[in-house]
Amino acid sequence: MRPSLNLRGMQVYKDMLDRDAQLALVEDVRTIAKQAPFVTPVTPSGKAMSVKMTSAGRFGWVTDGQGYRYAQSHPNGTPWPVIPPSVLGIWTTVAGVDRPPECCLVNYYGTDAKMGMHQDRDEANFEMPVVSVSLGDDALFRVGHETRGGKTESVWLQSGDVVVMGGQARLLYHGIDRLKPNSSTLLAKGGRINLTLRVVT
Ligand code: MD3
Ligand code: FE
Repeated sequence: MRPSLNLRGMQVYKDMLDRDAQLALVEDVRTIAKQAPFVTPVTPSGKAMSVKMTSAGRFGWVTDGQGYRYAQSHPNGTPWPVIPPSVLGIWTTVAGVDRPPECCLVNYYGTDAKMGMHQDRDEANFEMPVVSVSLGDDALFRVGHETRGGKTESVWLQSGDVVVMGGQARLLYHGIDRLKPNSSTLLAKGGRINLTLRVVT
């Protein structure tokens, strides 16, 4: 498969997943959330984030008074659900590495949610890419440089798009500025789900 767009080394596969595949993934997310409910993360400075999060896989992403980290159980003490086969299949198709993902972070954005510019650098091996799957409303994704500041570029991510951040793109600052409300009919209540797959160790 060939990316439809390359933005600073970030490979965007537009519309990789058809409607049925997207609906099946939403069902998979519901199953994950039954075992590992969405939580509202709190930043180290004590502010609630507008995104709700849960995870699947050996590791999940947790935030609390201690800060952010990968953990092997949900804050409720139960192990994370397994990463659904459909999600592993997406990784195998686009990641181009011989290791499976160890974390599937599930981010839910309500209409007013956003994610500030940040780097993903809590993983041990930056040669392993990050793969992201967008479901639901369109989101304005912004990408910068390996250090804060400088000129940024933006792209609208739509439901069914898959993005691979590997190589030179792996440590770029990035964030989600805003959603386009009601741009998708995939989620009855609107908003956006993003699945982010990572090798952690
Ligand atoms: C570019 N999530 O969970 S996914 C995150 O849409 C995160 O929920 C956003 O950033 C979201 O950390 C963006 C696309 C993404 C993920 C990781 C990256 C882009 C990236 C790592 C390096 C560069
Ligand atoms: Fe990120």
